[in-house]
Amino acid sequence: MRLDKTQLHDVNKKQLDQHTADFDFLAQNLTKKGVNVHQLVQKLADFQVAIPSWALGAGGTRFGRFGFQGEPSNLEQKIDDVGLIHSLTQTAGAISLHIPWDVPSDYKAIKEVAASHHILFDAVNSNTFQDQKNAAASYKYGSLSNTNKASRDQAIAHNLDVINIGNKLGSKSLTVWLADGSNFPGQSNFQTVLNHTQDSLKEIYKGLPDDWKLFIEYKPYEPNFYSTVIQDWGTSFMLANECGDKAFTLVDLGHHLPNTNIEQIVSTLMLKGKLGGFHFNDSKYGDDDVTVGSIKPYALFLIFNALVYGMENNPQNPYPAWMIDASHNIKDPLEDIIQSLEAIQEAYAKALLIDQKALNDAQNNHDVVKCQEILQDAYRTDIRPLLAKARVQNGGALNPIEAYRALEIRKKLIGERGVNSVASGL
Ligand SMILES: [Mn+2]
Repeated sequence: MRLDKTQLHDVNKKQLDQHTADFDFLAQNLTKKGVNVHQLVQKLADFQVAIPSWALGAGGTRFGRFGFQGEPSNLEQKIDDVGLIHSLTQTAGAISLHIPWDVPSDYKAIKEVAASHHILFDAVNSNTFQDQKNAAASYKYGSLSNTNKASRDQAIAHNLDVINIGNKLGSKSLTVWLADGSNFPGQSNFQTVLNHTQDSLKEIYKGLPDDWKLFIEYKPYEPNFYSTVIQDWGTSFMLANECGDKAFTLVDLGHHLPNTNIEQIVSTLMLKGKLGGFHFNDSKYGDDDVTVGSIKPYALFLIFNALVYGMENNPQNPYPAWMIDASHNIKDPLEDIIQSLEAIQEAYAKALLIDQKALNDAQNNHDVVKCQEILQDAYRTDIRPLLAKARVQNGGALNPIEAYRALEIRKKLIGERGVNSVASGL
């Protein structure tokens, strides 16, 4: 389904007076502080985050899965859902596909659907964490790191296939996340599996088109619980350097042990020009994949401070590929993504408010109190009218969640797809 622009306009109209009052008040205050409000709103309007195809249906846990009615059951419907989110938020201008779950049967048709929603194809993701039907070799004991050459070769060939599929759609990057690791001490030789991983990644890298990037994701544990082959940013950074200039580290917020200083990791990678991709989610304990900003919004703000600094001061680092990497057990997946997008934009806007010159002066004067005041002054500013302004400017909703509900989008999706429609690949 597609959003009725007239209906959206009617929903917005009811909130417009209040929004205008809120925006004018905030804009006046920020202008007094020397902020260029117009430029700030434009930066927010330009900021786009890719939605992964697997986040559009209800996810599950290892205990089970509770489906959500009206889920997209094919690739076209998944793109339609991203289109709906994009219409409301004007922030979700790309989709990230997962292969083999999302192999298009008709490339031309799929590209047309995406273009009609103004959706681009972002990084493509390979899958070597589960065995596919009739696969010749198994990934039970690893894929790119497996001591069995047949498994490694199959995993390399799969990644090359994924590049080929992405290339036909206009993607420009491949994300590799490995579930490889060991569950018990002594199960594998750390040096052997790392060497295999490095050699396999180099083979994949050879098949990368010139204008593509390879993103290497890391994760400290799960699904293996004793060790993972690419356990941390340092390992990913090392592998990326071994591969070459087109290989980068990908930071996923949930892929860290509790209390890791992620903003420092971001700063180091951007200084070295190696932060390629970024996955948003939030967590309390591990890789919980819950709604962005729902648990640690201040940590997200500090991370965005490092990202904004890097984007403004590190021309050696490419513009990062942003993606939401979350899963929804009980919320409407589309509402959850809308909430995540809002949280991302909020953290970004607040980070943009930080007076970098004043912060730099305070740092050089060792005025620790002032440093904290500057950060928290930005964080405590209610910038939501700026987000609303950026959305409406691009034709979106003043309040996307309210509009989603007022327009009864889920009800309409259930009407079109049925109550038992299940997202493919989950
Ligand atoms: Mn991820």
